[in-house]
Amino acid sequence: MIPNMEPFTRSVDLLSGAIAADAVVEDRRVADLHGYYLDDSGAEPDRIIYRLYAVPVPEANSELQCSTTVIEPGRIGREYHMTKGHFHAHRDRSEVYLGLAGDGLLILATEDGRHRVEPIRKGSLSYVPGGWAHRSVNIGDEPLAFFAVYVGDAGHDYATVAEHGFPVRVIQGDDGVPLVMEHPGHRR
Ligand code: M6P
Ligand code: ZN
Repeated sequence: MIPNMEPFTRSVDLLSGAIAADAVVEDRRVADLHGYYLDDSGAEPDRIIYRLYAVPVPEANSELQCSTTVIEPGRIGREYHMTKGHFHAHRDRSEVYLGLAGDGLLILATEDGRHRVEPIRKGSLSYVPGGWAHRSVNIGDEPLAFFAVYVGDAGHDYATVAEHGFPVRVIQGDDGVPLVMEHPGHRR
């Protein structure tokens, strides 16, 4: 084949997760996540929950999307800061996470009601097979940063998660320790 893209190199700050130069930066704030948390009524709508840095790559199944996510420490009510979470619009597309900094959990769920909880920390490599929705949660006191690479045309299906939720939520227990609890509102 004759390639139609040029090779390139970008710099990832391994401590902060920031990607330099032309990365597309997007902030997700409390207001953007309304409905994802049990109760966000006490949280300032402008507070940044997480920041995404995405290297612009065509959305084709021959390409690989590369991004970092940095989740600030904190809670909304008793729930730890977390991403929206999504299935891939093309369900069979997979993804890999490499933990860079902080202390987190990766929550995975299938449409038939199974779930898994995996750690995210410096050096953790998590494989997200097709068909598993994924959400990351910062359970530490420092920013949680991880690198993700996924099939170029995977796409994000947020609607299924927004409608059904994840089977578990991560909250701070009475002793201050993170607790993974069944989510009563979750429907199959
Ligand atoms: C990772 C990848 C991205 C995703 C981001 C935030 O970097 O999975 O595709 O956008 O996490 O997660 P979400 O889009 O669910 O808020
Ligand atoms: Zn994904």
